[in-house]
Amino acid sequence: MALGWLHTARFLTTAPQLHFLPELDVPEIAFVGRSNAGKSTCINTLTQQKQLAFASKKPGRTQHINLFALGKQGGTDAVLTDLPGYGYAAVPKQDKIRWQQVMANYLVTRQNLKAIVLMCDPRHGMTELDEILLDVIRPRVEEGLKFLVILTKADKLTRTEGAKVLSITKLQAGGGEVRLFSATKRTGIDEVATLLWDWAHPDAPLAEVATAAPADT
Ligand SMILES: Nc1nc2c(ncn2[C@@H]2O[C@H](COP(=O)(O)OP(=O)(O)O)[C@@H](O)[C@H]2O)c(=O)[nH]1
Ligand SMILES: [Mg+2]
Repeated sequence: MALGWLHTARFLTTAPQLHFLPELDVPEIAFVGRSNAGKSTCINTLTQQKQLAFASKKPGRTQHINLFALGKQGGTDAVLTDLPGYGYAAVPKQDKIRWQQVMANYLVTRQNLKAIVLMCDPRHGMTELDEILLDVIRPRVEEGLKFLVILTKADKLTRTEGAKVLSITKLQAGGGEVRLFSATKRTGIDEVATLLWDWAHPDAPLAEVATAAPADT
C-alpha cells in the first residue's frame, strides 16, 4: 500500500529557490545526494515513473527545487522534493556555491519539511559534502525531523560488504535510519516506501491506511 501511494507521484511545481515555492501544509519529503549517487534511479523506482526524474532534468530545472505531489488526484497528502545533486565536478564553482546556499536555505527553513532522504553510493560512503549537509540539518533532526540514508546500488556489494557499510553508516547518521537499496535487484523498496508512508501519515489509523491504497496495487 505504501508503494501504491508512491506510485501516485506527479509533477507539481518547480522553483529556482525557496521563496518562489508555494507554502504547503502537507508533509514534504526531500531527496538529496551527490550527483551520480543514484537519486534519480531511486525516485523512479519508488514512484515507478521514468517521467519524474526526467521532469527534474529538463533544461532550466537542473538547478531547481522540483516538487511532486502524492496521494489521490485532488487529495494531495504529501509532497516529494527532488533537490538536484551536488558535487558534480564540471559545474562552475560559482554555480556550486549558489546551489549549496539554495539547498541549505530550503533544508533549514522549509516549514512543512518532515523528512530528508540522503542518497549515498556505498562504495564511496559518506563524503565530505554529505557530512556538511548532515551538519546543516542536524539541529532540525534533533528537533524531530526524520532522516534516512539510502545506500544505493547495493547489488554492487557482497553480503559482508553490505552489512559492514550499513553499520558504519548507522554510526554516522546520528540517529537517522539507514537502508540498503538496489534498483536493479529491487531490494529495500518496500522498506523505504513503508518508512516514508509512516512519516507522512503519523496519525493514520490502520483502517484508513488500508483504504488509501490505489486499486491497481
Ligand atoms: N548497479 C546499479 N546501478 C545503479 C543503481 N542505481 C543507479 N545506478 C547507476 O548509477 C548511475 C547514476 O544514477 P542516477 O540515478 O542518474 O544518479 P543521480 O545523479 O544521483 O540522479 C547510473 O549509471 C545508474 O544506472 C542500482 O541500484 N544498481
Ligand atoms: Mg539525477
